[in-house]
Amino acid sequence: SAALPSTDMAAFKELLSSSKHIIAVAGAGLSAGSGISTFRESGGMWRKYNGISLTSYGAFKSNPSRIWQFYHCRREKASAANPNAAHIAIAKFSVESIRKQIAPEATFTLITQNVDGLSTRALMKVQDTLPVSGSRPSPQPQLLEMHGRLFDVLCTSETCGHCEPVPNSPVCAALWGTEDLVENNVIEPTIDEADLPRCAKCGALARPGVVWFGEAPHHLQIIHKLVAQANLCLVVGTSLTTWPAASYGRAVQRHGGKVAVFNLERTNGDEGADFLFLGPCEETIPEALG
Ligand code: BJW
Ligand code: ZN
Repeated sequence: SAALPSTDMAAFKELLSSSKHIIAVAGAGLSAGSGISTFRESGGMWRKYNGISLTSYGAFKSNPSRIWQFYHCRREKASAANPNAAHIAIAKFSVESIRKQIAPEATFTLITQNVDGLSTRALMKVQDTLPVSGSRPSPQPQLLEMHGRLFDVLCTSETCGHCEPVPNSPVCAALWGTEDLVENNVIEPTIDEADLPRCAKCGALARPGVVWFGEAPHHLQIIHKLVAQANLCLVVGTSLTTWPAASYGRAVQRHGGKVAVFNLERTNGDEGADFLFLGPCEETIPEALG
């Protein structure tokens, strides 16, 4: 249809309260309000080396020292950050959609491309503060981190493949203090492979437990099921340049569901959305879900 997306918040809220199966697909813009820089408009190492050149296994193989410094810097930033109002509003909505029992089978799942862990922390915060009485067990996951986790460390040996959370920083002694070099675009030191993080099980070189270009995102099977049944898809703070996440809104529309985009600015394909709310999502999302 040629109709432009609606900006009618009241109409959106009405749709939200009558939708049985809701998903939200989030990107880096969800964490921007927490001071975490996005991918395609940020400084630091991303500006210096640019996008894909830091997030592929090929890049890691040819310079594991550089890639570990990039991720060490990101880990430092994420640890120091806090969930913002958008993370909290989504977490509240997700917990309340289980508790309110408006429709017995109503579901809500956040599918995030972010690896910073802020949505998990928001959920834990909200679950701590909301009363538990009257709750029923979640019929499905509330949160899927499809591009992995910044604080997971993954073995590069195919025969091992061990993956475990290593939240302490720095993840290995040699990375200590390198985050400032990365931030200030100073040429980074070259760390010997032997001094980079190693697998706790087999001793092989370890890598960040995130999903790089060319690798399979996590939870694809359940995500496809959720996309296929969703009546409403919220698209929050993503440039929609990375697949497969970029395709989910369209897939929901193809079977008659609606799409609402929340972004600072116009993005790829948002003219096809049913709703478009421009502005910082840490302001628009609490209003939309509140
Ligand atoms: C705000 C805001 C505020 C700012 N409020 N908004 C050719 C055509 C089509 C596809 C392909 C192709 N060639 C290759 C592919 C596939 C490929 C791909 O998409 N390539 C593109 C370059 C085209 N995809 C893959 O390889 C994926 N895997 C895959 O497809 O596997 C298939 C498979 C299946 C089964 C078995 C085997 C294989 C994997 C993609 C992995 C992406 N990895 C990264 C790094 C993750 C780890 C890390 O974080 O370091 O994921 S790259 C990066 O992009 C990261 C992000 O999660 C992802 C998405 O970026 P995002 O979140 O949208 O960020 P930005 O910066 O782009 O946008 C921010 C937005 O926020 C902007 O719009 C701002 O306006 C907005 N904003 N402040 C609201 N306050
Ligand atoms: Zn191993």
